[in-house]
Amino acid sequence: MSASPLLDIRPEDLAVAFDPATAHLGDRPTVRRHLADLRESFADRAACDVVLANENPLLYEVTAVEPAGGDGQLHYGLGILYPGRVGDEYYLTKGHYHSHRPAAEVYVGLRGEGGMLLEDEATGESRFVPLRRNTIVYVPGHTAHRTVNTGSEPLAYLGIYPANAGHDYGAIAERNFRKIVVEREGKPTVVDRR
Ligand code: PAN
Ligand code: ZN
Repeated sequence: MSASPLLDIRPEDLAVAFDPATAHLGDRPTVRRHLADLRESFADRAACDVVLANENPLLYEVTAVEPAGGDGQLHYGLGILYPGRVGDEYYLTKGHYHSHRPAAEVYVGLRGEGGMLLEDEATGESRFVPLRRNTIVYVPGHTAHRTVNTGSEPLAYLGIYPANAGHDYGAIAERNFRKIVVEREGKPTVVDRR
């Protein structure tokens, strides 16, 4: 970082056009997660394997903008999570803690209908909060977060986080979230993972 953070940022990172229909940001690389990448994330492994025997659907895409910079700078990612279910569990993201545990994040819902599972690392307490167009979700530090699409159209959102947050998927891969979001009588319902 030089004495002029403004001059250090590439002009193309200062203003970025986005399309909530695709979640693509210019020509930045998009990470695509398919069902096979999330086999460990769903509660019903057998239902997962039935789908995977025939197809490996695309579940979500994320494009991140990570400008150069040091302490105090921000990064952000545009996500699009497609609608669908594995058994009765709605499509979801892997979910993670931030490697730098105190790092919080703000999510801005752009399109679609869903929610975020938030789980406190110290106590395991969780909340399921709505994420949809015109809704802002605050993810405190030390909180695992996962996005769930409970609707019938793509759920698009922007997540803004400290540049030093980092993504820790290991803890979730080991012990997953304690709650799952399933369809019961046509409605999204939060239940304990068995
Ligand atoms: C988001 C997530 C995005 C994809 O940008 O990275 O929703 O979810 P996973 O990273 O869990 O696969 C974010 O929370 N960044 O910190
Ligand atoms: Zn995050």
